[in-house]
Amino acid sequence: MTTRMRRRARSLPAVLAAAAALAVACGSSSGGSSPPAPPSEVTFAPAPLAPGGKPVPFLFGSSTAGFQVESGDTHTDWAHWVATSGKIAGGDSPDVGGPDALAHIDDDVAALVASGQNAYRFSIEWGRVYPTLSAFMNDTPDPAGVAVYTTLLQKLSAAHIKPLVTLVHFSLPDWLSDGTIATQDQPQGWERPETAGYFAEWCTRAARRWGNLVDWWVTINEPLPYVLGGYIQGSFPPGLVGGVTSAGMARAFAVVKAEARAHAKCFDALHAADTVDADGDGRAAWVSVAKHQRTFHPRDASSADDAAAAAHLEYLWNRWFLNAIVEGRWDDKLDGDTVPSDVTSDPTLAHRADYVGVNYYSDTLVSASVGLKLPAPINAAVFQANMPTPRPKTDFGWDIYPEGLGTVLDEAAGYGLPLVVTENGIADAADANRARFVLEHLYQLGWAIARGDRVVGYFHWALVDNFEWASGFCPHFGLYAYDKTTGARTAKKSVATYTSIIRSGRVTTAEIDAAPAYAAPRECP
Ligand code: IFM
Repeated sequence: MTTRMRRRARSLPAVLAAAAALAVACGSSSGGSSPPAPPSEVTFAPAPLAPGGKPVPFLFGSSTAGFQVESGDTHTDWAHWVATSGKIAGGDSPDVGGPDALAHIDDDVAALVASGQNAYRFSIEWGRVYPTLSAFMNDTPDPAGVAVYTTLLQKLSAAHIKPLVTLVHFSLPDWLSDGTIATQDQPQGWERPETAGYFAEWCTRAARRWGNLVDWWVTINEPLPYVLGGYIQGSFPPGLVGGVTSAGMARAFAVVKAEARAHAKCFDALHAADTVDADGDGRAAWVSVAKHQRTFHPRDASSADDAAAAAHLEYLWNRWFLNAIVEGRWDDKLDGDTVPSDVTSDPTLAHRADYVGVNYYSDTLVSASVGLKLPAPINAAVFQANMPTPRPKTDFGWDIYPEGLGTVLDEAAGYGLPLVVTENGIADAADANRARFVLEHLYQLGWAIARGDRVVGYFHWALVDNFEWASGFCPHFGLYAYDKTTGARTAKKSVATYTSIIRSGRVTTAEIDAAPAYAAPRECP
């Protein structure tokens, strides 16, 4: 029996039981095999995190990342990248007119409390705590850097808000990845042989210092988009446009493999060093990655080649990395399960996830014949924005596709672990569409729970408007706006919808029907 068959066999009874429960809840008298009708209401009841554990409240939170919301994060590759002419739309910099989160801890904690959220995901910046290689090697962290994150964690604890801490969210210390164009051809960041060991040490020290306040950890945010931006499109440091050559693509996927190995080392380090169960849920550390998951469709629905290309990309993007860190299934050649002899079992990678962190935003179209075909292992053209579909779009040109959240959750549930939606959000400067977006996505999430998926949390991206990497400040993802002079946070009107879902613990189809229809987006230049 292959692993995939075992997974199917394992999940089938749960799916059938959930379908039966749903049929009863919906008043269906059908004894046949047609799929259950969509429920009129979904709920987010407290549930055990592990089989046999005590029920804990569903995590309703929002996310940010250090480089996107802080000022003065200067000892990072991203700081150098931002200083390089032409790399960021409008020449924006998080240091000029950004939300300056570390100077506004009280405002952000107050916003979380006022909106009823019980969890907050943010990153602790490795390069802020250890600004130089010698500070890292001698373990002499920057006192102000340590103090500010300790203050944030203490204030969250006092406000009964659970932290979910990311240890690398794209930005790396500049002594590991310098982010200047001149050095592109040198190994950077995860490519360097010493990085995985240093990262494990960073994880150990973070867990020793803050493990008494933190139970939920993300080692690496979005390992694949990091490589897409930095090694395939050239929009992130180190700025390589590897998507145009086979050698460039090979280098990109070597970085993904290095991230998988570094994650596994950090997982072990966190479990060894974080021994304090801060929130009393019976476990000191829940560790995973925040994995960007998407749906994939053929650009031409009638083309078998497009369908095969979409299926292969879905495997590479959604499952290759998770297969490695959850099951130890190391498909070194990235060719899928079609050549089983290539797939080895690696015990140093297996079982390195306590939950699956899912970042979900949108759908993807894949073509074998139209557009710029990327080299192997992708072998197809990929479309993620302004796609020729009738769906509503965000300010970023991404399709609004809530059903896709249900699809990626069902897929991730096959790994048999609890699921946390670590990011989901919309670029919506007018805040015209966020309320409907939140209702529709949380409805899909609640429906996935009703089907038997063990989803235990949802983090909206983002708590506050912030610096959207190469796109600068134009895309507005925040639940809260901020005043560029004073930093004061203001709740957007969609916050009331999120708060009402949190307070009631449910979403109904009637609420979705009553929400305004999607308005046309305001595109970013
Ligand atoms: O802002 C990013 C975040 O850093 C990673 N996930 C996607 C978000 C929106 O693009």
